[in-house]
Amino acid sequence: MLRKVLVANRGEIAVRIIRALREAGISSVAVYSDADRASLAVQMADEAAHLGPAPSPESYLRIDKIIAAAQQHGADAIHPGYGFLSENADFAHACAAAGIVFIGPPASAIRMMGSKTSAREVAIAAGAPVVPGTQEALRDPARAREIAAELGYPVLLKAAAGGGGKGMRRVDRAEDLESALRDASSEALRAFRNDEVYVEKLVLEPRHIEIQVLGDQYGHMIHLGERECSIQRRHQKVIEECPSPVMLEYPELRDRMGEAALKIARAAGYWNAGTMEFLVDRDRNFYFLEMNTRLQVEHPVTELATGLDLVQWQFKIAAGERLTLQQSDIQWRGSAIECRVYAEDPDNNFLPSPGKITHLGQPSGPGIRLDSGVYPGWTVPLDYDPMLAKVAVWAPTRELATERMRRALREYVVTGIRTNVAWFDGILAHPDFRSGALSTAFLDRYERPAHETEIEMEAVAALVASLQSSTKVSPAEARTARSVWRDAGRAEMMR
Ligand code: MV4
Repeated sequence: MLRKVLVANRGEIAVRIIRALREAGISSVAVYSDADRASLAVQMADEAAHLGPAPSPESYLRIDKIIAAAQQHGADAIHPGYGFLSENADFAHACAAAGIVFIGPPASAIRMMGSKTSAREVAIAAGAPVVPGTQEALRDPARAREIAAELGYPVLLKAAAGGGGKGMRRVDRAEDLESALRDASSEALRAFRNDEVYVEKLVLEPRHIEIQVLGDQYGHMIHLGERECSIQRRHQKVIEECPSPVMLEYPELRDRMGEAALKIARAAGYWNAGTMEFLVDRDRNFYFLEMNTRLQVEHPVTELATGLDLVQWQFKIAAGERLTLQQSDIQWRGSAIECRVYAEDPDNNFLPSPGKITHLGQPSGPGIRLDSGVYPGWTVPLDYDPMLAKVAVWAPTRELATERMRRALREYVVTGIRTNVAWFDGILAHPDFRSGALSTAFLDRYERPAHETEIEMEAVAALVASLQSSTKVSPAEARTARSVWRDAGRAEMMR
């Protein structure tokens, strides 16, 4: 068993891991940057190590400093959390080389699943469904037209090195393919220094559903079912749930997607906790998209629905213990929903809103789980992702869980900074959310009519005014206008 673990992360996930360590009787070492000296994680951990200045390249991303801190404090393992170094194969390798247990998969599996194209190859080799398309970089427009015609329009051009929707182009007609290919290629080159673009059939209004897997170092692996993550804005998840409403109606889909996820994980030589992302279309066909080789932000909904503690299992598996659970032991009970609470202003284009929290009223009571990294008096730094906390609820049914979440969010009071807490209620009350009719287009539809259109109109008005008179549009305003249009265009594309 592990004796002391360094937590190479910050915020709510560092707190989550420190709590699990305390329950397991394992000592904890927090790490912190200049901005996080007074963090909740530092206060809760048994020991703490300073890493460096606030910017993450000088602190939470410094492999050398983190390994040195683990050695100085006599930690026998490192938990990377999510983000930062959690999916960095070099970090996992450096831990192993220093004789420190990396609480996660082997470096080889991180490497193999880290590239989208190689993950897709692993999935194909394992016999799991992927979106129909090619792997080869499209160089010759004539060949690209042949492939697209075979797939049938609409198709989606994707950057081979892609992420976050950059370098993606929807193409509806053969005559648009060549120019779209040029656009996607040059955007990919600018974003990733790699102009390779490939083509997939476009899945219209997909659901984004992921499968949690858990495996030990001896080849035993199970899945813990799905998380529905279709409610996203700008490729950021904001609400997740387990079970997915689609599985409530078609439970056999969980078994089939679970089996596919396990085939892929086995082919990658995977162990510890991992997640397979899938697109699910209206006819409930599912397609592997990519794998996340880490504990995910939204893991609490799986824990609430299955009654398991994923972080405790991560410790045991990393320590070389066997996963003693069988697939038939796993059951899903009731319904869990999670909302991500951000320091951002929904009334101002979701601009980050760092600063000092002057008052904090936190939800509690039946069925509430709060994973938070903040306290009253804490100053939210501007150097990192502005997620403050996750509110997760459990209830016997999805309807009751939804009402419980609305109640919990009404109890959540944060002053001093802007948050998105109140913004969730409209989503939770929306008929399409209620009926479970979700897709990745949900938020675009929900938000654009009211809010973004208004901002666009303001931007248009400002530009028109500047053309008509001597009024100058500031460079900042012009940038906002451009980015609003670009995001709107990206969102529009996927419908
Ligand atoms: C797709 C797709 C539809 N068809 N691929 C977006 C980010 C990237 N990781 C994959 N993405 C998508 N790929 C095909 N063939 C729709 C999306 C997509 C999406 C996927 C998951 C979650 C949110 C999304 C929002 C818009 C588009």
